Amino acid sequence: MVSLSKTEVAEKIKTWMNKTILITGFEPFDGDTLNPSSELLLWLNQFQFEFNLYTEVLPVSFHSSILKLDEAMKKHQPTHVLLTGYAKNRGELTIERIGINCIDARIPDNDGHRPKNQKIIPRGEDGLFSTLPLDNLLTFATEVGCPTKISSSAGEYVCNYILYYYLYHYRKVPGTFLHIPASRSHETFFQGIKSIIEKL
Ligand code: PCA
Repeated sequence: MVSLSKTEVAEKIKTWMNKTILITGFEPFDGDTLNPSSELLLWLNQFQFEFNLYTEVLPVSFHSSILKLDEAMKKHQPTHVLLTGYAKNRGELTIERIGINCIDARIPDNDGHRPKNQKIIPRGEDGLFSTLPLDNLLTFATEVGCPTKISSSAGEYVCNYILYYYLYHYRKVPGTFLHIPASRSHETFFQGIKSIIEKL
């Protein structure tokens, strides 16, 4: 057992009391009628947590997704941020290690825009690392039976765009991106994400 000093305990209690998580999901895209990442938000909203949890659905739009994120950051003043989206071709929940300064859309976004091979922030770094302790997140999800991996590519579409934009503009608020895979039942992955937000 690790014993903590009184000051350390007081600090921890203060952190827990102030814990405010913003979790985002995306609207459906690419002809789908559902996006598991916005279903996740509905699912999470049925629970009561001992900290503040705010959920926001973002449009799958290069232009409007960041406006809605900025609005949500201002409104909720979170201490931690989890951006989530759907990745059809994956088998596990993936925790994104890095956002790259590039978009190269395979399909148009929901506004019909399809940027090709462009920088997100012209003078930004080539890549920015997620600012949450990813190994801990991996443990939190796997310990409730959720197949989880750390990934080094969030793609070149809206999810990578929002991750890079977030990491560039909100360096002081720890955050990352989680991709939810295709599955007949998403509950296992939702439980993994619930465990992450509870133990953060
Ligand atoms: N997935 C897409 C964008 C929205 C979503 O849920 C992506 O991986 O970029």
